[in-house]
Amino acid sequence: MNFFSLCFQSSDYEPSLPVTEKSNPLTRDIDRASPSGIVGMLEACDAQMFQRETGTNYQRLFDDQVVTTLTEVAKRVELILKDPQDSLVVLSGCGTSGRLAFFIASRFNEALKQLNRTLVYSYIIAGGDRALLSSQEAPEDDPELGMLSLQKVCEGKKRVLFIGVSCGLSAPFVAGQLDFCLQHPEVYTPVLLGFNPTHQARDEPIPGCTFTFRSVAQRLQELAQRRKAFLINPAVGPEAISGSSRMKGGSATKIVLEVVLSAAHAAAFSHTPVANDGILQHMREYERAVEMTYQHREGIAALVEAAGRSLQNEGGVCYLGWGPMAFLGLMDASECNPTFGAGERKKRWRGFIRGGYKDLNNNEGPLSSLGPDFCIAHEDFLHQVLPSLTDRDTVLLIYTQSDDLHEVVNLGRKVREKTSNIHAVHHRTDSVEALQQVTFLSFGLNKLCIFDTFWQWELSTKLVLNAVSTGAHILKGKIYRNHMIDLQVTNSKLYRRAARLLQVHKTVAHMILEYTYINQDTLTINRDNNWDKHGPCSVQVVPLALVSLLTGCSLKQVESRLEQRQILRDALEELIP
Ligand code: S6P
Repeated sequence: MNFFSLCFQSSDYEPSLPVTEKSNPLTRDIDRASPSGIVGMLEACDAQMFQRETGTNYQRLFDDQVVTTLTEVAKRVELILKDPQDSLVVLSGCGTSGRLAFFIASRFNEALKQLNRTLVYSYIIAGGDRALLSSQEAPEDDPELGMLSLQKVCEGKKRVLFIGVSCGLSAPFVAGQLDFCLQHPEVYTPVLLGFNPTHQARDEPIPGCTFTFRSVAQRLQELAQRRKAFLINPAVGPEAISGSSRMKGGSATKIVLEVVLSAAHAAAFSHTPVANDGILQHMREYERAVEMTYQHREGIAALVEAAGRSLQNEGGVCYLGWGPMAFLGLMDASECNPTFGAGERKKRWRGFIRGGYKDLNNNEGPLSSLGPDFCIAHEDFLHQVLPSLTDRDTVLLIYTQSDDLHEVVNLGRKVREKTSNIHAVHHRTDSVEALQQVTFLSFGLNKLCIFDTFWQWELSTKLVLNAVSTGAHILKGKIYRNHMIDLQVTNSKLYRRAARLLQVHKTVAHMILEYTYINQDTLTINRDNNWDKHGPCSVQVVPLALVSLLTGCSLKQVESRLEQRQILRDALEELIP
């Protein structure tokens, strides 16, 4: 383990920031790295998730206390599985955390269905099902909405295990739900999952509430001593791109929840009692999955390069997925705009799932009437995208050996007639690969084939897709050092992050406000703090303000310079004498 990998744990490293918002010392120059260099840095960051105890105050994933808490939560789930009458396990979160809540609840309900058991899992995502496929950041600020949606899902239930996920221990939506659970202990047992220590939970006042996220987390911590609540909050290290909790935060969420729920299922249905050893062993399997994924560093780098080239040439990237992997594609695609694309007029990154909403099986059913971005079936791809596909676009097929290979080949052929820029991420566990290889070579597909076991397919796919979308946007110049600088400023967390980025360079978050005098929409956003009403601002506010601050140039001058130069660091270096 090198020095940089551990130094974020030192108490004087960016002391005012929680771990999930710190900048990772390993990726300071990621905006200058080659595709292979980018993937190497992501690998080092992901390895931090599994670092063992290092003598600091931070709890880590493999610490005894964390493993014991996972065991106890699994036992609570087991009780509900064995006696599901009037009971529920609710998974809830905002953005990526809500998407994972949906995905994991669906996967484990599916497992129950196959066993002919009562379904016990429900999900809540801030902003409703449309947030599964697009960024809906504003509802994250609304604790009452969180509380009301929890109440609705749990109507008539007598016993609820509520698992609220907020990687940064920061979302008011989740704080509202946890507070509600604490007020009704006769029904609700709250579990909080996130990746900061409690004292780093967000302490900013929430309008209309007497609590902050931190005060709720502290109350949970007290109750945790009597096992009336549970807190799972190991540090997994700062994100490769500061604050981008869709990456490690999302992966660690997936690992923790799957380890807990599968231990509970094994105990309830296969007579394997929940125990610390089993939990530890399962987590080690995930660690191995991460290592195995990055053994394909050059293959992943080739995908990053192809997708990056598409973005540089104003093309798009499409994921065509089969089975559960397809949702990971939808999820990754949905995160690109809020993370990197403040100025984008067209959605350049799209995901498709074989049977559309039938396969997605979400609570609210088909959402295609909301617009083309919500048309997600392969059929939609064939009608909306294929006709205008060119070599500038990248298409990535995502499938496993469980999917219908003839279908994959047929769709691949249609794409191949339009673009040679077609690739695949494929998972397998046995030697049927030899046969498949022949089929694919016959139409010349670049294929990244990952040899691993069923449980690891999903995490591995998530890592590859995160690397491709993050890497491609880095190559397009959307990252400054390791900061998401072209982010959409659409809720209070993102507003603070943007303001902080500007303050780092010695001044004035009020540059954003100054800019808002030119842009009426944003002006109102800041005045009444109602992000929902106004929607995202279409201008690259943060890069504009930052370059203007550093150079003293007028906003108009900077705007035209940014249009000419895609890479932010290049624009800066050209403007600064
Ligand atoms: C982060 C992603 C966001 C977060 C959301 C919830 O990369 O774009 O949508 O998932 O803001 O964050 P948290 O900290 O409450 O899980």
